[in-house]
Amino acid sequence: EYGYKPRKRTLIADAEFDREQHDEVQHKIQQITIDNEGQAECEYTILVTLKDKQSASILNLINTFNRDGLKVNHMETRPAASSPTNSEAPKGLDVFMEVVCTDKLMDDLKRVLFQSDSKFIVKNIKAHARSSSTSSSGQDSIDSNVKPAADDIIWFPMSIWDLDKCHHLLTHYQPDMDSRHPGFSDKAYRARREHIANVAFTYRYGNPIPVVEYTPEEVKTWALIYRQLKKLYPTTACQQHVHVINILEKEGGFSEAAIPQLEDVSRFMKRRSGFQLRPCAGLLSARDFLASLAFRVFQCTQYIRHPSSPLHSPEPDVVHELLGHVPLLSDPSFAQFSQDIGLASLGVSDDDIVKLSTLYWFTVEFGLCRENGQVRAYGAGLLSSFGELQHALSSKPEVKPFEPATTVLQEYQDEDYQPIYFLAETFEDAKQKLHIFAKSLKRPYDLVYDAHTQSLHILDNM
Ligand code: HBI
Ligand code: NLE
Ligand code: FE
Repeated sequence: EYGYKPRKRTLIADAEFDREQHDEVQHKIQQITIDNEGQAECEYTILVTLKDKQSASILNLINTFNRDGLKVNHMETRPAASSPTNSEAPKGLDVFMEVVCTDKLMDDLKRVLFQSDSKFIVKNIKAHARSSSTSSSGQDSIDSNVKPAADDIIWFPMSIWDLDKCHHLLTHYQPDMDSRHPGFSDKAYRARREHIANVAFTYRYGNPIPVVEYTPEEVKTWALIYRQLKKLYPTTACQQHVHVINILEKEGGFSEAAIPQLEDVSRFMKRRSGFQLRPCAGLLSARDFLASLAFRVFQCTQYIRHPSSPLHSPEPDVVHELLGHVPLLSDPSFAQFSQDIGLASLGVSDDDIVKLSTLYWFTVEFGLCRENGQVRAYGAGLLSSFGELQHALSSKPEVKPFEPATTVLQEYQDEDYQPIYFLAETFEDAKQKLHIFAKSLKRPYDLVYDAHTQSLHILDNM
């Protein structure tokens, strides 16, 4: 483990909460919200490994970060730790940095850092609390014009348009950065992933989702999984899932023959539950991912898993999204449940984000429910994995009753089949329990979602 820890952000404690500060918070959030062209400044922590000739490449790295409007607050180096899971991992130098810049600038930087011929291995880029900057050049020092209290505000989107800023990727399971990925040594697959990732990088809210022309090999992978899963659904999937899949086959163009296009699927969902899709390039930070749900937006990957492991993928892919998530997100009751998790996540502490992610994991991803005395799957991670769907409903794993208070504390891994699942009695029951849990989370103000404008209103809860 690296000792690098980002500075922790906390919400304003209730005791310190007063009218003046509250107004300041509102003002600050409004400022960030109007500032919608990627100009809001953000603090990033970055961990990069330099592969070879250290002195040359450290200068190279510094050059890369030498940009107008970017401030390096901290930089330190140490010999790269050898990875226990990957003995071939190049030994080099780890460089840890804290920088402040706009989202736009960070997008540019990422493009350089993630180039396949780059001399750096990016291990982690994390965006932290943002500060609004009144100058569009971003040159002003944020330290000079931000009061300590404002520094503690956790940014979150106030409107569906702000989701263009909720795009912070984890490097975990990226095919070019994680040796556990089945596509790690497949150059063509990695190039394909890069191409499809660019669709997501350039996407802005309101655009139609660009079509991806899938190759015959990709369609073959889809067809293989589709055929296998279809056989299992009648006896394993919850009734809502079976119901929507049937409609998707009749009206939504779902079949073995082609991978459905996200734009078409998104339109289908909007009609049924008000949910919509937007493309994302891979695993996002939990905070960004959950925040999108608050606006009934599902961040959806568009690439397909590597053909060498069709029956289980450790990361989301288009099969997982389309066969796992889309049917349930098209169900109005489940859509509400998903949005509720999203709303509960806005502006809460990092610890509470971990709890909500865990809750999401054991419900939306891996949830089981009871149906006419039988156990069925409603979790998307099960409904898109031929292997795990059978495992989950066998006698092998442990099954516990879904109770937010205990479920949020359950540890989990995302590499392999789960050893433990949680069983909900009904969606309605789970929804109610979630509601009670969400109310127990601390935040300095209440938020109300306005479906007409797809934005939030702040309520004074003093
Ligand atoms: N990002 N694209 C994407 N898809 C996910 O399912 C996802 C994610 N980021 C985080 C995440 N899931 C988990 O932390 C959830 O438990 C929230
Ligand atoms: N394991 C799932 C699958 O193979 O489809 C994906 C899970 C994503 C969290
Ligand atoms: Fe998922």
